[in-house]
Amino acid sequence: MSRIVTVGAAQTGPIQRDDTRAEVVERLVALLRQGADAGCDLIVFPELALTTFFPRWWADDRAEFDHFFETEMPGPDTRPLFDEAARLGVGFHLGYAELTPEGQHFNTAIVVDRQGTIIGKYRKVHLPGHHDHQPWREFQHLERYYFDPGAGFGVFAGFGGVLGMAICNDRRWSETYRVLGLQGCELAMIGYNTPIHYAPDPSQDVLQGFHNRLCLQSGAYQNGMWVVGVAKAGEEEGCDLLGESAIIAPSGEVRATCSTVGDELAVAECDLGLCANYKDTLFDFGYYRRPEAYGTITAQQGVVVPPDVVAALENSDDNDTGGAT
Ligand code: CDT
Repeated sequence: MSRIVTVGAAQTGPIQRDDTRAEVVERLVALLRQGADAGCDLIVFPELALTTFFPRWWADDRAEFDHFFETEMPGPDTRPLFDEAARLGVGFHLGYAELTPEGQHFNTAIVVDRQGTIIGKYRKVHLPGHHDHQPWREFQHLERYYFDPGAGFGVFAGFGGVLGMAICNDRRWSETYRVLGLQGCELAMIGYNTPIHYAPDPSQDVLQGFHNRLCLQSGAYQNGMWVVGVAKAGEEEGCDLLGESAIIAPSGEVRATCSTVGDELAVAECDLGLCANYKDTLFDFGYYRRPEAYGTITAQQGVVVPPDVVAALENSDDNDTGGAT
């Protein structure tokens, strides 16, 4: 049975350091209105959609950057977004930096229903980059310094289906989609800020777009869910961020894309009923999965090559690279 949710992937262009929250929220409201005109039920905004991607800078005192964090949601600056969404009867997903009353810092996303009520919150699990100042880099990626890790992946009832969220680097990990998939997720919303330049291995720079699609498409297909990947894109404070926001069907097919690196909306009619075509057949988890064979995934964090394999390699003739004669 079809259950159509019309989704708008609301990519934003760059947000500079001096842009005020009010200016940014005005841009988000404009995208919201564009989405309402296009018949959208749900608009998906990027990761850290209210500010510049501040983890690219080091601050000796982390608290210097607390002004990039929201202490309430909605707060005075974000209230107009909630009010306009409720007036239009359109829901939205929003990524932002969250500072809790207990002093914890999270990279957070929420989903808001058509009445303007928050129905789900997610805190980023996989924090990429590094925790220390590395001046050799063109720019820093200090998420491990500024944020605390979230506890896990939940799902939420909304828009007639089962919704899930993940944030940026989470999309590169197959565990993210599978944990959502095991809870019946039908539509995963994933905002991102992906610098094109990857300092530890610049050979990956030209592959950023390919890797983005590869992850979103395989995650969607292998779990029979819609995946909405939404970028903050373009040149932000001298750092080039990937665009290429996309809406992916449970078949793994791309249904809508953004073509610029600015504020842009890509719209697709997402039939949540289509998820069953995959969840109830090839990826019928209950029938086919073999959790007893997957214990290593939760028992172990890093790679452990079994000792017998290490020994066999050490004794192998294949270790003798020889020399051309
Ligand atoms: N925001 C975010 O998670 N960005 C990462 C960059 C990885 S390189 C440190 C990403 O996976 O796109």
